[in-house]
Amino acid sequence: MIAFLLRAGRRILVKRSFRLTSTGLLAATALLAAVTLLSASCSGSSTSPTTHAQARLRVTGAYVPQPALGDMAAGYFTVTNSGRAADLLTSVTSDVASSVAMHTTNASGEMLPVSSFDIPAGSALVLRTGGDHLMLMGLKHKPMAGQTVRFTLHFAHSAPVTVTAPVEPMGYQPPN
Ligand SMILES: [Cu+2]
Repeated sequence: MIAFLLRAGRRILVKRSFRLTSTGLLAATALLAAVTLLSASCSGSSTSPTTHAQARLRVTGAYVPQPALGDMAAGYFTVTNSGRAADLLTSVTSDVASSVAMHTTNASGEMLPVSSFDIPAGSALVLRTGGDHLMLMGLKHKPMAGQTVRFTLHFAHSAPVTVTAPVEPMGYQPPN
């Protein structure tokens, strides 16, 4: 009798642990689906309309790290050109800054203002920490993690592109 109860109990336990596992699996799958949806609908990605056969630009991975102080912030994104002609990023405007400067970083680590960034055909302009980047000056408010900032990119040839960039916590590093 005791042996039977034990056996029956074990069977229930096995059943219950299986149910727990499959529930856990379901939850994990749902979470993964939600994360995938989130990244798919993530802002900061926009494609400019093509008029004629030239540059074909796509802006991705835009973000602003929350600045330490409230007077200046950096901005980053990637502009991919899958077209057959080069283009130039000539200026950037933002809803949060009175002016946006384009900076490059030289071999000695000094920042130098530039009047434009090249976007070669079949290549990409990548703004990243320690390299080419934006400097947002005259901030209307200090961007805080969780907020968003809008950038409008102006090009020599292509139509302007507006992207919404998330403000990331200080020290954030993009996945690639
Ligand atoms: Cu700079």
